[in-house]
Amino acid sequence: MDGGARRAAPPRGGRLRRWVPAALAGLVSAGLTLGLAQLVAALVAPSTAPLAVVGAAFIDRTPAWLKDFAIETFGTNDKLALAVSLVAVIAALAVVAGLAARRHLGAGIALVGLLGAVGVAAALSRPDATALSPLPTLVGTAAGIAALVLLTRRAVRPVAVAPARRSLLIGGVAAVGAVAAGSGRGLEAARSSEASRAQLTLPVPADPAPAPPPGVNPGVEGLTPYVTPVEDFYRIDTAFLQVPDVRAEDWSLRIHGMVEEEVVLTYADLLAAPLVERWITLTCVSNEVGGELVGNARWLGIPLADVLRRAVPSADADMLLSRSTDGFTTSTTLADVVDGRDALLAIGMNGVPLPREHGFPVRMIVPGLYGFVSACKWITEIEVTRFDRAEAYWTKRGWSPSAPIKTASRIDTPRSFAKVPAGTVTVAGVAWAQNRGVSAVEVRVDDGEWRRAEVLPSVSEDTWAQWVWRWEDVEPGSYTLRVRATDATGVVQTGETATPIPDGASGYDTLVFTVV
Ligand SMILES: Nc1nc2c(c(=O)[nH]1)N[C@H]1C(S)=C(S)[C@@H](COP(=O)(O)O)O[C@H]1N2
Ligand SMILES: [Mo]
Repeated sequence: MDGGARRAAPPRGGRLRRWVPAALAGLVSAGLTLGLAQLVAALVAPSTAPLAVVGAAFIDRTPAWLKDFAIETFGTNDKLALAVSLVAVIAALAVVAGLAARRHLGAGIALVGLLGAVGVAAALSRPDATALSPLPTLVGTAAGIAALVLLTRRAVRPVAVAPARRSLLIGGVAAVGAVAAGSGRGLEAARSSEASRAQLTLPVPADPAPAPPPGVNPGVEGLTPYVTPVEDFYRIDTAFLQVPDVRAEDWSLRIHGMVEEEVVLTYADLLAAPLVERWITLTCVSNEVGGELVGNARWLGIPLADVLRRAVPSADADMLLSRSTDGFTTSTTLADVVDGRDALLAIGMNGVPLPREHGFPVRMIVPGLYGFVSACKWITEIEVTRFDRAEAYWTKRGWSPSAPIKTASRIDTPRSFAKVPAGTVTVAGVAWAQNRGVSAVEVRVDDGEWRRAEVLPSVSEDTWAQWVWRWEDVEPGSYTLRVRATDATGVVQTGETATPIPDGASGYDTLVFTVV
């Protein structure tokens, strides 16, 4: 087969010998364009790299049916699929540009220029675009055109050019592109929020949190630990491609709107302030009854009420519209933040600087309010305003403008449909009623009486409590368990079922298991 191909090849081989260098010239020129753009983007802002802006602009303009198709087909790899397609299209067009340039240099230049123009338009169309946003694409495209001209004239067209010289020229441009791309990557990593976070040491809190009380974590298998490790903490946000990458040294928070005094805070201001540390259990409004979107952590931060006091909100303001660097917003009831509870602008979580996905460098945490109306990550702006003047991200999508956390309880063990041996069955779980506290937990078997579980100590009314109920002398059979909590104001958790939308799920966590 090989031999046959070679025999049939001569005429095509001659053509190939001319086309391959032309195609390669197009490809390496495109590579230089992207590599150099990457390097410039690392200096301007990584999100301004041509692939990043074109990809983002494409996603924003994708019709719903195509987005659904992509997510269905590629799942969470939809972004990778888009990147691969983009690179494939660019490579194909680069080959065309290289081939065109061999005949008509102007045509090749025009094609590369056109691609560059698409990149510039995409860069300018981004919501966070600045005058510098098109720079990476412009510099890259100019270099790409220069490379195409050079290679076409010196390596592609001359009939008599020595193969070694041709390879040297094409390989040289490819190497410059690769080095630029590599340095761009390196520079980007060195300037990233990860690098910024790695060099931080959290200050010692002026007002530290106590250690969790003795008696938590009673050694019941399957019971959720009292403290949620950072790596196990649930994560919910609208960030689709990448969570915001904000360096502490670049961060600032502006408090403005209906205030007497606009306040601007930097990360250095926070580090210099007396910081408090509080255990607070955070809950997502999307948590279903019995769900896992809840976690308990030790947050280090500055009291939000103190910061607001400096701004002096006007008397008729009733809402804080907090904004993240990515445009996400939360609406927080102003009265809740200044009623004495430990609302924080947090910089630390369980003793480490906030992890990037949990809002590095700074986020808000308000005990007793669901995350979507309080826990703004990557926070950069707080506008003091009114509920009748502004709407937050999720409110525009049908969720409540304000939402205190509903009293809830969860059975962690036994698991649904578990088979456990007869005798004593240990039933255990967690219950929360942030800002009020949990005073009692009761468990009910089938249609029996509600029986009191032991509520283990917790740090404060803002944290969940573990509970344990030892059910003795259980005979084989199938049983239904239900749990309900009572908050410290004496209100019993409602058994009425509600869906998470608009302001949180309710109902009793219920499961069936078997004793054998
Ligand atoms: N910037 C930003 N902050 C955000 C969100 C978001 O989508 N973007 N989601 C909120 C929601 S719905 C919740 S429940 C909490 C979750 O915080 P976590 O991911 O650290 O657990 O963050 C809140 N803060
Ligand atoms: Mo949430």
